Amino acid sequence: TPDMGSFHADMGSCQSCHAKPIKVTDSETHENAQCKSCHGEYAELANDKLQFDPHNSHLGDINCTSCHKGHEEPKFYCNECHSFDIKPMPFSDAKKKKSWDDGWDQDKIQKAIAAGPSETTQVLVVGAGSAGFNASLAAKKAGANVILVDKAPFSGGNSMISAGGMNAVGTKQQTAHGVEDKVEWFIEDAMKGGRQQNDIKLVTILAEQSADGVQWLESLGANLDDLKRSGGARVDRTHRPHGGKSSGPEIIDTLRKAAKEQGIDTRLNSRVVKLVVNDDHSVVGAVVHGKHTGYYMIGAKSVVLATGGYGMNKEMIAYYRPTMKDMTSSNNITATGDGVLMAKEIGASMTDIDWVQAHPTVGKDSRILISETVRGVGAVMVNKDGNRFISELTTRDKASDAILKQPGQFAWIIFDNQLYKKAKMVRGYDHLEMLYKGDTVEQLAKSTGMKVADLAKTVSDYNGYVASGKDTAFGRADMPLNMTQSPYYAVKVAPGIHHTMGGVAINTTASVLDLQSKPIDGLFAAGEVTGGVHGYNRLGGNAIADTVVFGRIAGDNAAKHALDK
Ligand code: MEZ
Repeated sequence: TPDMGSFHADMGSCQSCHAKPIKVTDSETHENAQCKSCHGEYAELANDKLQFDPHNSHLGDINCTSCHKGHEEPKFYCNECHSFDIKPMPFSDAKKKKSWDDGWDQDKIQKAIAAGPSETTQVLVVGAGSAGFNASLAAKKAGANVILVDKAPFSGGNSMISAGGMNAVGTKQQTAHGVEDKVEWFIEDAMKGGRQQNDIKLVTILAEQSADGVQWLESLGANLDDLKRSGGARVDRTHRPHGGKSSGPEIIDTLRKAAKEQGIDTRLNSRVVKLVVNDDHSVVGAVVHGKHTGYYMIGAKSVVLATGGYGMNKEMIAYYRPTMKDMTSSNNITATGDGVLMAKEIGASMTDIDWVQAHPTVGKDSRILISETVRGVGAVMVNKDGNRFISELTTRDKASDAILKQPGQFAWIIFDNQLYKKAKMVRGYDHLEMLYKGDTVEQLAKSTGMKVADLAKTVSDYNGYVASGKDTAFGRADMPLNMTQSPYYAVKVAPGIHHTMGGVAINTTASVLDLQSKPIDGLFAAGEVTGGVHGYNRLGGNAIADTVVFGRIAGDNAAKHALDK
């Protein structure tokens, strides 16, 4: 059986796909341009007869070769999280060839170091999620040249699949919605949510620079006009795209475009496998394992780690948080803790490394996050019998613990047609066939197996709390919607790994600290690879804020450090 590569070569020589002479870059830029020049842009492919459109996914405009591999079997990336039952992709029956294993070969790493840098840059940013893009753009703005690398065949990391939004205080959106908020409240909420274990200096910076972070994203073209409340926040401060779109795709699409416009050298399929240090312990670059170029060293005056957390690294979870080792994870497959491992190897200090957050509402037996937005917009959470058991807007640690104490260790998120119309993401869950439905509350109870009388009483009591503005049962502060409009819906949820709060220790300039808490010269970090910002439990909406605020700080300081050297 031919593979895609030989099929195209038979059609019109290797130059159907490759340049002459053949030189494939790790990002496969030329090859992907060739795909689009013959097959059209994703929008043109949108009328495919599949039950859904894989070319119009929330991963955005990613390389065709992410899934359609040239000389190997194709890889259907959607099914890393979903379980779409589609007809086989073209060339699925191709003979399996050895694919890029993106692994770490110590001999080759040492040879690359011995050979010395094959190229140099002022700032090398590792990881192209929100923190990495923000760091790259900030470093470029500060006058440095930048290389941004990511091991995946597409950029975006965990940020790409974030749904909820970005917390910020003192924005024009809050003013427009009449929301009174204060920097001190933001700090208090984050500290309380983090069980007072956060580094207050980092939290203060997060709060103080959050509004500027929203403005910066808007200046690059993002829409963050809607506001909602997240668990543990006393006011509405989670900024989201207008019209119910998920925040991750909006932010990552914006950052991708900005990086392209600003000429940032972004390399995909390029995994950093080792940080290189001098005798004086300063970081002088990194070894990259490229899909086509193999192992090579980039010399860099500054390196920024923006590699994300370790929520998809089963070994690390089993080691640091054994009680969660069998839990599902809402994370992107890229969240394998590379930055933590590499920083540890050169003597970086770790903060709260064993604190892992379970998000209370991951679709039961799936990897699909049922966003906190759904509860923020008004949904209610009940147990197997149809009874509420906690305020839906409590912090994630408390909500997850409470669910695990319910019979069957799961819960239902229930809502009505008003919410269905308001929160666009819910239509996505419907499309994924995750929703149970009933024309009446009684029917919903029957279709989900809840007790009819219990659910009816829950809904009637809750509607009473909405009318009086006081939840006398669980003290939920914000109840924007009652449940009165048919049809009624439910989605089954259980806790799943969502965020690793701990990571490399940083100071206020985003410099990585060594075991004596001194900055490691030339090494910076931002986002989920770091610890300290969120304490023992992160609030919804603070991860994107962290990636934007500390991504920019890391990029700016990395550039200054490089330009001063
Ligand atoms: O910040 C988050 O993790 C978040 C808001 C997630 C979500 O439930 O949408």
